[in-house]
Amino acid sequence: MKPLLIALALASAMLAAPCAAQTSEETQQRARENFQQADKNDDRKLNPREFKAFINANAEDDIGRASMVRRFGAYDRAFARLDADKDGEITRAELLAARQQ
Ligand SMILES: [Ca+2]
Ligand SMILES: [Ca+2]
Repeated sequence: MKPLLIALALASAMLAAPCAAQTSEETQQRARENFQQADKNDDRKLNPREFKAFINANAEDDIGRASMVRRFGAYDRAFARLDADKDGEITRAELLAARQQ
């Protein structure tokens, strides 16, 4: 992990903070692919185990705050924050809604 990215991640402080540096088309495309790969049962939702795989894949690609979530092992906290309707699954809509906050 690059020192600059660590600094950026820490500067954004909270998981819900917007990350303006990571909104390119390419980044969104990779995040979409990571989502599909992490969604093992193809129900277009991520359960906690799938979500962890999704975060790890995003961290490898330096997408959003995934590196910070992985670094701190904050999967549960990130999941709870993103799961807006608390049904134990995260949809793409919930991910997008969180990004726009
Ligand atoms: Ca799934
Ligand atoms: Ca949900």
